[in-house]
Amino acid sequence: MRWHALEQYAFLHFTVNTFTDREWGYGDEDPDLFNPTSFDAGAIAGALSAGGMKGVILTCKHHDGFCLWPTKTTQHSVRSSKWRNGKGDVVGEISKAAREHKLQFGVYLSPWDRNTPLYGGPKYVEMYRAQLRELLTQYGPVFEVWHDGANGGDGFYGGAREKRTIDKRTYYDWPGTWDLIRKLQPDAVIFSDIGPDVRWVGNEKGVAAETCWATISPVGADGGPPAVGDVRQNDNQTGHRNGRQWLPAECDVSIRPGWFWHERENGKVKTPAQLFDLYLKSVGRNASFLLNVPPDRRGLLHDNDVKSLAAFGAMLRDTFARNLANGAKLQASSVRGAAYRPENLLDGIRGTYWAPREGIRNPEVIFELRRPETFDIVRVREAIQFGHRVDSFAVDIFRGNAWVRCAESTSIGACRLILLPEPVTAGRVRLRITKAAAPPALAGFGLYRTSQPG
Ligand code: FUL
Repeated sequence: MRWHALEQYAFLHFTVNTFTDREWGYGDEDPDLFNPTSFDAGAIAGALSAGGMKGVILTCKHHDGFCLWPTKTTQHSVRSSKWRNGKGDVVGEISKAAREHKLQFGVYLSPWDRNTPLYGGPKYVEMYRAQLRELLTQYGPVFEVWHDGANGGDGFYGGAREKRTIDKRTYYDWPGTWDLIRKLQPDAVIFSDIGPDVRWVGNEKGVAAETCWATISPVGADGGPPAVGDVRQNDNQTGHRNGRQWLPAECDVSIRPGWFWHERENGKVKTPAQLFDLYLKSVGRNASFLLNVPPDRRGLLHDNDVKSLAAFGAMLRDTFARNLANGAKLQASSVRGAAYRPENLLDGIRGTYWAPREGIRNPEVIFELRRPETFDIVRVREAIQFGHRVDSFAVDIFRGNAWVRCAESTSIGACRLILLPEPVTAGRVRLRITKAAAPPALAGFGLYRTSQPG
């Protein structure tokens, strides 16, 4: 429930690749390459926070194997780098700055390691767990642990320079690793293609499917059993109505074409309006928005990224600052009892909700606004402690002498945002549940007007 309330957080892709201009390092990079000239974790965290981010996940180790913290498990880390005479610790500084800026801290530890000679054998799995143990015990609370699905292939592997393939289903013994995470950070959610808590949305574009269920029974690409690195991507985009597991989707995307910083992409930073559109298509479709903003060779976010983030953050704050339905007089077709009044829809609290009497699956509620308001975004939230109850719903406005439908949609979950084709003005608005698996429990309803980027 706490993770669902975060809605959006940032990704930081930063390592030797930042200095070699690559997306995937081979694993033979000299640690001295990692030498940011003016790394400033506070400035990075400040810029992310201005963008409305609630947390930050750092690539503590990417596929090249270079560790951004002084690990005891390998020499291939900041300890062997000229940077700060081998005394630097990027993980330490980012986690501290995150807390100072009220951002939750998360870790990405690539399972694939192209540097170590141990990769492919059982000793590497021990090393991976030892690295996790360091990250999960030395840097305070962690909200999310991120395991990507890129697994095995050619690499340096301590000088062997060969191709190593692993069996995705058995090699890592993921259940054993997840147990360790549960023990060390019981409040962290674990992300991968198949969870066990949060699932990859099946693309790297930052968008969930129009209908996106938090429930899913994951399947492998060929229809067989799924694994980290082997899922049917289309299914991950939509989830499955009545799926076995509650595995809400997370939409990862970069603010630039690549995950790492490249000079040539300084002019290709997504605009505030593009980021807002991604927010609507991720958070607004019951998923979370994981936005990557890669530090440059100085160890700072590039000015173009900082500006775009700040304007996006302002757009979000201005748009959702005031719920135009607040203060409305409410009239529900059915109310379960005093604790379940429709006023709960407007109290801004996710835990309280409006529910109709037992057996009623198609209730509606009318909002008599204090004055006619102009809006172009509708927000609906379910009380997800009860799962997905609603299959579809519609929103109408009263115009002339009749109700006119202005929006309709399917899955709701933690958050559904609908952007209307154009702003509408109305004094009376109606929310209608058109199909539900049980009496709906709705936690929130809001009307907003998109603020234009300044
Ligand atoms: C993928 C990686 O291969 C990319 O480099 C990036 O880290 C992305 C977020 O995950 O699996």
